[in-house]
Amino acid sequence: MSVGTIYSYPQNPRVFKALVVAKYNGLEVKVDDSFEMGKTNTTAEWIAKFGASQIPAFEGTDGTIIIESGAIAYYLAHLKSDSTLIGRSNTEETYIQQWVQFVDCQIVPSLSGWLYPILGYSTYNKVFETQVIERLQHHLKTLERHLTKKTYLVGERVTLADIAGATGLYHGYKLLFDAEFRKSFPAVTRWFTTIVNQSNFKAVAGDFVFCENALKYTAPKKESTKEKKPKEEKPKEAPKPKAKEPEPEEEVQEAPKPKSKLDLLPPAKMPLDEWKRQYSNNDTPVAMKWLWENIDLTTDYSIWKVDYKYNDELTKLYMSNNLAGGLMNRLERARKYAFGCLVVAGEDNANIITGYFIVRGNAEEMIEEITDAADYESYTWIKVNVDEEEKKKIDQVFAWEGSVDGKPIQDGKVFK
Ligand SMILES: N[C@@H](CCC(=O)N[C@@H](CS)C(=O)NCC(=O)O)C(=O)O
Repeated sequence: MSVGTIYSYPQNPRVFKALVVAKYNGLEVKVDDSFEMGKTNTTAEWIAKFGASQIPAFEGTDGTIIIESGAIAYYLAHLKSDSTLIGRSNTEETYIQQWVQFVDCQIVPSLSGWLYPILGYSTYNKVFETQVIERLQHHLKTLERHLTKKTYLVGERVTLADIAGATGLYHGYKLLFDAEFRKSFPAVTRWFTTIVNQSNFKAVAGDFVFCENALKYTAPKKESTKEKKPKEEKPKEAPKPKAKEPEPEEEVQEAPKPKSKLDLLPPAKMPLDEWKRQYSNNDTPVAMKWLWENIDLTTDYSIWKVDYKYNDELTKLYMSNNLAGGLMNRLERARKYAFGCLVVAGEDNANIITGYFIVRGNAEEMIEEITDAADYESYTWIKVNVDEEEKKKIDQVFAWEGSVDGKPIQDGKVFK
């Protein structure tokens, strides 16, 4: 019988931690695959139950509620009193906790600090990246010193410490630590290989494939031919050193922008906010029917097809989706004036990012609030003639259903 259910998006190493522990202890834990990140975990009902939106979250069959992956793994490790994963003495248990916490408090934050900007979860900054990599190497050296003399972190067999350690380093070894990086940490790599190849680990996470080429941050591509809009004349100052094309990591806080000229347009018959409410509160087909009945595409709004320019460089579906999210995250100035959906269609190593934006006004040029976004130049933006055929395509993209150019829509991001 299952001891409880764990909630998360798929392939989360923090969930692997709990599930591997459960496997060692012969416990059945269900994984709720109806869970939708950002949706399921933000409802009032969820917050009332778990007290937080963070995942993974665990609900025991006996009503035990736990957040924090370390606590979930600890709970499952101790559900079996003679578990081989927990210490056989107070000292051993303390050492297990020492390494669990070392990984969670030292390694994981540095690793996330390196990885998250690359995946588009946070803003990239070169200086910060260098610092977190150095920090991570410093902590890996600590592990290296310990593991040079030991097969496992504590005692002579796999414990909770090893499972927490290997799952904590999972994305590092998978996505960032290429052969060159691994050379400096032979003992850690040997230990990691041992742990991920244990049958209980493999039963949960599958065969492990080491990183060949480390993921790297790619700055949104700019087209050199595009003329920059002349900046407002400023009083002459002492000449500044010539600036090269600014990289996103060099971005500084923008000066407050003037009010948008879009505010000077006559009021739209369909307020954009009302459309956003319709989209959020109704099934998409219902919302789309409302949209086509209410939107004025002669003067109030225009619809633009958006395509990522470098689709042939896309690899993993989830990475494409993060990239799409990166554009959405950088459109804050456009929130009052635009709504859009980007979808990822296809499969790993053969996918595209495409979508549509509804934009205030009906000019032939994209609004400045969007052209201003750091990733704007990485996409083509084509104003479309919204006939019945185009409407069907827009319906599919806004619903994240169906296919685009024969590629099934797999995921998406909404800007609203
Ligand atoms: N220390 C936590 C970290 C959990 C965490 O960062 N979860 C992220 C996803 S990986 C999350 O739920 N973020 C959304 C939120 O907190 O609302 C753990 O190990 O469980």
